[in-house]
Amino acid sequence: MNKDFRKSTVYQIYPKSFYDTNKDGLGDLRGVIEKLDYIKELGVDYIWLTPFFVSPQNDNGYDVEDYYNIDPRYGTMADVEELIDEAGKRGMGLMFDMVFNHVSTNHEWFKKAMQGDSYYKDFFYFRKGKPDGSAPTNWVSKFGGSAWEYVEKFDEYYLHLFDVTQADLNWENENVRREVQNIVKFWMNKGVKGFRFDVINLISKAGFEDDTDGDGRKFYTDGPKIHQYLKELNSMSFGKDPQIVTVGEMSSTTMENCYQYAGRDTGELSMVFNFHHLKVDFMGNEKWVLVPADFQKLKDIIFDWQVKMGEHNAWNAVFWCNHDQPRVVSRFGDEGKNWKESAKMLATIVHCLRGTPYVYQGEEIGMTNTDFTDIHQFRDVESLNNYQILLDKGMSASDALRIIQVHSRDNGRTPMQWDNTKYAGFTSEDSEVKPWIGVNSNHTKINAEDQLKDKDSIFHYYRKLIAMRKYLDVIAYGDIEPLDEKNSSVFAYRRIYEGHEMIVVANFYGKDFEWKHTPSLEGFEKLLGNYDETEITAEGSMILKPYEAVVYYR
Ligand code: TEU
Ligand code: CA
Repeated sequence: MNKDFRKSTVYQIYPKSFYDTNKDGLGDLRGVIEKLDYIKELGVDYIWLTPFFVSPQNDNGYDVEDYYNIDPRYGTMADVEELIDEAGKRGMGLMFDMVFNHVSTNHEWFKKAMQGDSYYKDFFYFRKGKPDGSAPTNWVSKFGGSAWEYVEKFDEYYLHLFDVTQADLNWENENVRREVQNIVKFWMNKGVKGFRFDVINLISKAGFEDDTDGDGRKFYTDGPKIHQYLKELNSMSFGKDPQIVTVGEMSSTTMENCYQYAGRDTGELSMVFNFHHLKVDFMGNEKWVLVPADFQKLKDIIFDWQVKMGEHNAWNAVFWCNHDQPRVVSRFGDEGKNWKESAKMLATIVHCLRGTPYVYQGEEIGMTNTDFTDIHQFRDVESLNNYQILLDKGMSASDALRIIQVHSRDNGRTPMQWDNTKYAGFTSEDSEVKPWIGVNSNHTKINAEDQLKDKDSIFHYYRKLIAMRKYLDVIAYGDIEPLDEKNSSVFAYRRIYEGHEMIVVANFYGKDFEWKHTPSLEGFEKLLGNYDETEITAEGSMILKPYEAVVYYR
């Protein structure tokens, strides 16, 4: 299976919410196997599965207890092997999600550490508190509260950048690094074709000091030995097979570091995720506020990364959605009247960029945010912690709930909407057990079954975009040039490659817009769009309809 990741598209599956085959209310690996033909129909090349290893599931599997075994709630090793095999038969490779910044406190390494075994204590960051007994530093956990947990019997604290049950691994320790390499090699031997590395740019800590003007991230983000560690992991494991594709999840990273992480010849990773463009509805780094999305900032960030990563021969993963993000159609599009047009418009922007596009389950049918009206319907540890933090600050329950409704990671985690039956076809209608998280009631209107039948659906539009990248070199390899960057309605750019050009135009809003700066379209043909007719005035201005998107080629 020889693939060029620049022409490839990745489909992300959150197995817990994908398809439940044994009626226990939890999606499972057999569910993924059963839906392979559906995924194949989209035309994707890789399937990224979020973690299904043994785990107490405090963070839905990002708290790994055993990297070598499958959580029985998801299935068995035989299921994984069958899945790899069946996907391979359909020309798709599996990418596994490796969480190496931390392990679950149920992992045997941590348990041995807690028994006082010094070999394993050095797998983690155990540190004395300050002279007054308080935590070693003032760092804040990504899920709220202190990043340090006190252990009475050692009179020490251990570091957890995420939940208290996710203890950070000490990458300074070469035994830790060797264990990590072995895990990667184990899964390569099973036939896995790629890896996504969870928050991998947080593994090198600069030192343990108070952060006087922040939450501590500057001491552990893109840390001093990060490039050394990635080069080592590459050469000792996945780099031995040039066909393996890798993507690093980079939290609060800088572009200069990403030139290295994802450079063509730097020997680190194939590509990177960054999240700067998904903070345009935050207040700085503060997520738990309600702020309208800043369209200019969104374009500035995307174009800046597109152009500069290109100039430095480095490669982006491009995306709107994943299991940590609200649904893009609710966030930057329209859930109402122009639902379909806006979902297609947003897809057009991402799929014509320079980079490898990622489609997150349900995005291809325009799934929306949850319709939860009660905090008890939410499941995510980050949402529940932050709801409590907002209440503790004195916010009313209804205001706090509104913020959670908008920003919760659960927006991306409700069950995949397969059909219009009671549980959206995620689990059987006669199932005794309800899905682990509520199904969106709009599954009667938004579901895969209907969209497969309708040639004009969002699903079929994604299929065309994914196919276009394969046969048009300009999408995969071309340079990018932003068009009319400061326009407050239009998102537009040109791609250029060996005499071929593509122009991508999108009206980001729900109103008609006359684009006075329409570039010359002489010699171009329309390849794709979300309306049949595109109106152009005698003077050559496009009259863009609500959320209209068009792709031209010459
Ligand atoms: O996420 C890393 C991360 O920092 C954010 O995505 C975070 O969930 C959110 O933006 C905070 O507001 C990765 C995984 O994708 C996520 O599901 C895990 O919970 C996290 O790492 C810990 O492993
Ligand atoms: Ca199940």
